[in-house]
Amino acid sequence: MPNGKYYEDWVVGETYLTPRRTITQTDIISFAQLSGDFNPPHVDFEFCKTQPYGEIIAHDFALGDDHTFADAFDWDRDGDPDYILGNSAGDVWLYENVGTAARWDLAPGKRLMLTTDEPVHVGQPVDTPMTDFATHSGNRSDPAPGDYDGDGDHDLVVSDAYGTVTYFRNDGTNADPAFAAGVRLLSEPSRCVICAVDWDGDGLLDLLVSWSGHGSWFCRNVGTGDSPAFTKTRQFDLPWIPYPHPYAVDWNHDGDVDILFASSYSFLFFAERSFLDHGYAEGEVVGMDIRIAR
Ligand SMILES: [Ca+2]
Ligand SMILES: [Ca+2]
Ligand SMILES: [Ca+2]
Ligand SMILES: [Ca+2]
Repeated sequence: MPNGKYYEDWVVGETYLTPRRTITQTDIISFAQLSGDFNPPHVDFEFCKTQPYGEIIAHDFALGDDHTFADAFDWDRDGDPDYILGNSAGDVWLYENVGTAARWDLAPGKRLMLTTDEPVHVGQPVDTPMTDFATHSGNRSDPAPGDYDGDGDHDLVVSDAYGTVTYFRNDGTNADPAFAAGVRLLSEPSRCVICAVDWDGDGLLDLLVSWSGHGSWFCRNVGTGDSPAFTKTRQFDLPWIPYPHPYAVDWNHDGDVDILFASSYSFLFFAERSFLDHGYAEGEVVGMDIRIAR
């Protein structure tokens, strides 16, 4: 152990500063082998000579672990789902599907950017020191794309691990998106994840939001068509689900939108719409049959 101490010498809460150490190309290659991320900027020296940075660069997880949230969304409206990804750093990446719906082939990802040429980003700044569990876990952006202002291009709502839901209006196009600065929509003091759907069928995209420890909510879009605004409208009365992530889908094909909840420990939960709207029916004893064992 550092500082000449043995394991049993340490007390809970004690801290120490480790010696500084230079991250070398060996570390980058080692991380590629550990993570399986062998993209050329991290491992291909010849490719990197043709790039502005000239040498291999570290993987893009400077903040947090490798937690990601992904959605299939037809961004370019060509009939196949593309892949949109939020990562622990708090950024949002788009991967165009250049294959088909049945056989995906993803083009290299591009980080979605603001009109100011800064990345779309939620949570803490990227250079935030990892001082506690929350900062170590990262920002965990969860993007919910959709046309929230009804002008025909895809905007973004993005949640983060600090409980905030942020709106980014697309001031570019779908082919060349560029987003306005983020506007805070909703906030609770625990990590959250989101899904976009017109839950009440009024033509405006609503949000389903799960806050850890604060339940899963229908957050209705109470704004106008070109200026979305959301309010926590109703909490779903659900059995306990560990860290649920809502996905809106008509899972049982009966014409109304249900929710699939992905959750920790690899569990997947199905919540049917009539149950979500009406909950459990009140129980009533309708009869009793007494039998005596002989
Ligand atoms: Ca597509
Ligand atoms: Ca739009
Ligand atoms: Ca709606
Ligand atoms: Ca249904």
